[in-house]
Amino acid sequence: MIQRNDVYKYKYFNFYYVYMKSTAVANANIALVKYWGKRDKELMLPQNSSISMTCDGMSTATTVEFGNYKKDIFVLDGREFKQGTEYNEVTGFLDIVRKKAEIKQKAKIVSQNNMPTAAGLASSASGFAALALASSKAAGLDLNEKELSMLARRGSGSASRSIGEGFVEWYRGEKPDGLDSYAESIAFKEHWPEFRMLAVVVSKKEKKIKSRAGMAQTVANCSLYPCWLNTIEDDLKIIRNGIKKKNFTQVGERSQLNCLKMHATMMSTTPPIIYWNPTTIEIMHSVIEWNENELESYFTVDAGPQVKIICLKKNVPEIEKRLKKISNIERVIECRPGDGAKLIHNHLF
Ligand code: 2P0
Repeated sequence: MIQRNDVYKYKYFNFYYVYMKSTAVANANIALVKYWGKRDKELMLPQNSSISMTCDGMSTATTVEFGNYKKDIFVLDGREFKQGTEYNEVTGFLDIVRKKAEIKQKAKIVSQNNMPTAAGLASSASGFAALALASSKAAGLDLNEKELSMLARRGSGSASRSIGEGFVEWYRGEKPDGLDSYAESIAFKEHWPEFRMLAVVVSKKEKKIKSRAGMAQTVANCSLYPCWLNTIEDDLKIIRNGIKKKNFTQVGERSQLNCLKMHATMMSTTPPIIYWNPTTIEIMHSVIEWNENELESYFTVDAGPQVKIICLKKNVPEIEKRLKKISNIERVIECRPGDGAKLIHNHLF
């Protein structure tokens, strides 16, 4: 990769061809206090703060090269997107980066996920976090973690949290310009290395209703939504303190409750949004039963059918053994608290 100073030199002399390439990898994150609803759709400002764990083992790697391209080229998992929502979201995001860096070059973007895309395993979070880091570096910007988080947020709200390591809080902020709505690590991964999320994949199908549409519909017409917002501060306090004290029961119980409250709001919109399938519900019942019988575990479910089981390392073998008895489980991905977004040297093209 050329150095920041070289980018400035090229821009100064107005060269037609500039070679600016960078690769980043970012992990997905799973929220313990969920983000559900926006107060500003353009700036991606949330209605409520949220807390997540950055998950090692579920990541996106992205290479961005600004150069002599006629238009942006976007390849995800080997498939080139030439138009449509995904293409527009990525090029719209790059326009923000180009404006910040004062460059005009189009880019080639190649991304590789190691999880099912758009099935509720937060690939947009790792995707836009990796894109934010790779594209800003390739464009010659040198953003700090807070600035990167705010940039990633413009691609996808939850991506702001994937910039940070371990346990991360994304602040709602109050300002209309969003300059106080960013995420930061509240505990590094070494703080609680025994903490685990088992992502149980029960379907690889793309979900019918994307989170963005689902949360907009909920804010617009769910009568329970004010109740969700009224109880968020308490959930944040309990989970933030639980993480700090490493009180697993406190974090697990309240995360499960927060997940159910979020789903209650979406189920009670018109038309209703139900992301669960029969296997999702079977696993939820099983986790409740295991918990009653001294195998401490909790569930959380996002905008899709996959279940994430919150547990401690010592209980992973027994939980995995019990999951084998449940039909229609495609795979189980064990995640521990992971790294924030990082630059790497191995470009994807
Ligand atoms: C979360 N989700 O906190 C919640 C829980 C889904 C359910 O953040 O519109 O893909 O791009 O900001 O970030 C998914 O929402 O939505 C999400 P946009 P995003 O993890």
